[in-house]
Amino acid sequence: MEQERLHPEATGELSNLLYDLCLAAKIISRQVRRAGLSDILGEMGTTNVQGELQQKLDVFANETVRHSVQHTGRICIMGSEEDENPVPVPPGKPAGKYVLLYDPLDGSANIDVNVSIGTIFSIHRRVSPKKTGPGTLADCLQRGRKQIAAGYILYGSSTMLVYTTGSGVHGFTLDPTIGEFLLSHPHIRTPEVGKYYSVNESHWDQWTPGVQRAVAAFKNGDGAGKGRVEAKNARYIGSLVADFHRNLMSGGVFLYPADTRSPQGKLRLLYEAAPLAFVVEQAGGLATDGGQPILDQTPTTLHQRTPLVIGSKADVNFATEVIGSS
Ligand code: AFP
Repeated sequence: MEQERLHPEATGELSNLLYDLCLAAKIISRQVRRAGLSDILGEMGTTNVQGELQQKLDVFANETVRHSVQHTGRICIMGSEEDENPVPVPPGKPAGKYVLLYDPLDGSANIDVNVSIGTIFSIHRRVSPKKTGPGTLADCLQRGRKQIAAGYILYGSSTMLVYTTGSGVHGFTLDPTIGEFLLSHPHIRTPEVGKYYSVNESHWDQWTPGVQRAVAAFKNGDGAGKGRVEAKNARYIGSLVADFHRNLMSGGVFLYPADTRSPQGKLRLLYEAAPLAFVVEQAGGLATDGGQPILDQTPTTLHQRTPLVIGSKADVNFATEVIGSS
């Protein structure tokens, strides 16, 4: 509401879309909290003891987000990690001016072992010349710099919504006793230099010499004296939202570089890297693909991958310089 008041021309539609996402987050959170109890961890298409069709949690999350937004008249098209093609609003339903891209449940390999997971979202304005009816792929393929809102929901020791609309980053914690997200972390700023480096070092042999040099410097310090890179502590969960959130709050750098097995990196540009890049820049940090800022990349496909270096500004600048010089 405070952010909306900064824009006297605002119609309230974006706030309502964020509310729609909060509703989805509460439903997903409830289900995640019951993950070990319900039979939800089963494979798709199998039947549980009650004879109900089991759904994997990531499929459940995908449908929950879709159902929370597609009939509201606020969006014209959605793109999700779980859907091969963009999903326009159903025929006959009102289409709005926003585009939603999302990863419904990132880190899903961690669900079965009770580790934090998250939902990531990115919101653009529609750009297709037709102002009514369903949106098009072109609406989804916009540069990150054009995002008007982005954020994530972390299902961790508490459930937290962290988002930006371009006026700073704000964190809300879900109070399960009243079912509301309460503003707990206004104006989040990330430290200029981080304490942690986060990378899957088992990929060392597949990295370029530049990536190896950058990671070695984060691990050991770079030996270049005062002010360059001090040795950091390692933290890697394998759940992007959780790794990102820890580094955002405590300072750190997360790397998922390109390697010989994934020459474009593993993570997806539109609904993983770009929204987190918007958040981190708004918090005073930085995100690059090891060369260019993530927010300046031009997407050509919905599920495009990108290398990612994200976190505290000084550390991302250092890694980008070292990777680029190899
Ligand atoms: P899953 O959703 O398949 O678990 O992948 C998670 C993820 O996309 C991201 O959340 C992690 O940061 C990254 O993959 C971990 O990948 P590695 O297992 O190769 O380190």
